[in-house]
Amino acid sequence: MSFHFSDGPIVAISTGTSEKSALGIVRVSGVKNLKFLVSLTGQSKFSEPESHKVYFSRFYTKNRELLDEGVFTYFKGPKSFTGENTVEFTLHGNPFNLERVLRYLVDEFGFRMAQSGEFSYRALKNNKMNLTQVEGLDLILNASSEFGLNSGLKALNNDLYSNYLRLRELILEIKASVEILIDFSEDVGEEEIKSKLNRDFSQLRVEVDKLYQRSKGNLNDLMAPVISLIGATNAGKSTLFNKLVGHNRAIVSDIHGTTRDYISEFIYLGDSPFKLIDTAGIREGAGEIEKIGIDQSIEINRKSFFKILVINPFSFIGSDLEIHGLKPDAIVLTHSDLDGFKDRVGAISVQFKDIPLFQSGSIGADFKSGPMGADSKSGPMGADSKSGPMGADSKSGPMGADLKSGPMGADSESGPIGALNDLENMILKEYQVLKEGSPIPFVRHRNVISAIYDELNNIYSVGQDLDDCAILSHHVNILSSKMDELIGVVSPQEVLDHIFANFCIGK
Ligand SMILES: Nc1nc2c(ncn2[C@@H]2O[C@H](COP(=O)(O)OP(=O)(O)OP(=O)(O)O)[C@@H](O)[C@H]2O)c(=O)[nH]1
Ligand SMILES: [Mg+2]
Repeated sequence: MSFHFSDGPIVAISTGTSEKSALGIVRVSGVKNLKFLVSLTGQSKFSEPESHKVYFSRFYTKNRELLDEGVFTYFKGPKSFTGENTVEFTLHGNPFNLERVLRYLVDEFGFRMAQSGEFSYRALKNNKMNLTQVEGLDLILNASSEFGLNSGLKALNNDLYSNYLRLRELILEIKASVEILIDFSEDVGEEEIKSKLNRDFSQLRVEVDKLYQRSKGNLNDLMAPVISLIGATNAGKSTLFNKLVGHNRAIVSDIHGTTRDYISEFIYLGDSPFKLIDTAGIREGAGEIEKIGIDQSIEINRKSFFKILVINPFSFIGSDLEIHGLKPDAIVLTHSDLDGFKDRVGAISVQFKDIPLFQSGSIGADFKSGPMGADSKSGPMGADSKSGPMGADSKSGPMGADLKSGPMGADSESGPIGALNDLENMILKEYQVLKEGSPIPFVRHRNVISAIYDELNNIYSVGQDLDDCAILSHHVNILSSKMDELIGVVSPQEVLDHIFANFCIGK
């Protein structure tokens, strides 16, 4: 996809179209005059509405058939998101309604349907946003983690950009000093320039080093952290999964190999969303289809941010799991409601002595007799919980605080076994560690920063030979153009295409 478009008016539904909702927004940008508004509303006064003011109106076709009623706001350019004259209609949010209005605007007034990201592209072109802000916006719109949202907001507020600008200034200073050395090397003042150059280079190195440190680390875990449940068949993974998501999402049964396709749901730990995945249980002798599920389980587990091994201590053998070399971050023991649980735990805590143990806690009388009944009242977040995965009265997220008082507290005789909310804290802490040092959230930035870092190392390895200014100048020019690329002063078309391809229609 390439954004070489004409400047004519574009239109799109700017709110989600997959669900019915009370309100939806249709946005038009790039209109030269507001005749279409007069035609739509049937009111001549709307040929010159006040900018940034909300008006209520009915909207009609040219045959005076009612299209919808709602409010509209005119944003006179350049004081608009795109920098162009823009009109935003807030209408009834049924997607069919929005589509009908959209089609009418296209058919009757010749507006072009906007492509994904085209509004933002125009904002960039009209200097309403810089490239990093556009990338921040992309992140806000698509983030599925708290880190992603916050980083997107920061980028939109120029947090990173101002950092880059300072660095660019420094590189420009260096560039100027090198030019002076080339042109006037014999002049008095050469020594001062050389020492300034050395100072600037040292500062640059410190700054680039900091950015480089922020460009490392696993971005996937930060952006879309996955918690996966893995274990033998019938270990109780799906039961635990349902408990954590707060409703009976996964099928639970005492038949081995119940879960084949993996299932995922978002849960909140504290304020952070995490994708929780329930996987097919691992066992020997599984059929062809089940084997596919098991392979997927192992792959998901391998890539997860946090890997939970679920064990039923009454039937745990361990060999199947060892074969697959699973390296869990934590173990959750199920069936703690059954007599003899404590006796079973000892061997497991010896076998996995370096891995923290937790117990899923009481699953209550209803669970003993099989699948969670729809009216189950016994789990901390049973099906009767009406308030979703984080009930209004739940203070500690989906893993309710009442789990602390499970049958085996931290002072359990068979060693320290945490309750589920301790596990929640552990996961959150690990996520916190990932966020330390303000990692840079954009792959494009990470790549350019890494190139700048390498180039600076090149300069240092050739000895920063201030006497050979021509070589130095060559390297500094490369640094400077990389810096421009980072800032987005010169953005190759492919870079732009890549960034905007991510956007949804209407943004
Ligand atoms: N008593 C008791 N039964 C449990 C507990 N957890 C799970 N069960 C039961 O154990 C059986 C298997 O539970 P599932 O949650 O379906 O197990 P799974 O690990 O998802 O199994 P697969 O999908 O086959 O891999 C069901 O009958 C559950 O009701 C528990 O903590 N206590
Ligand atoms: Mg299951």
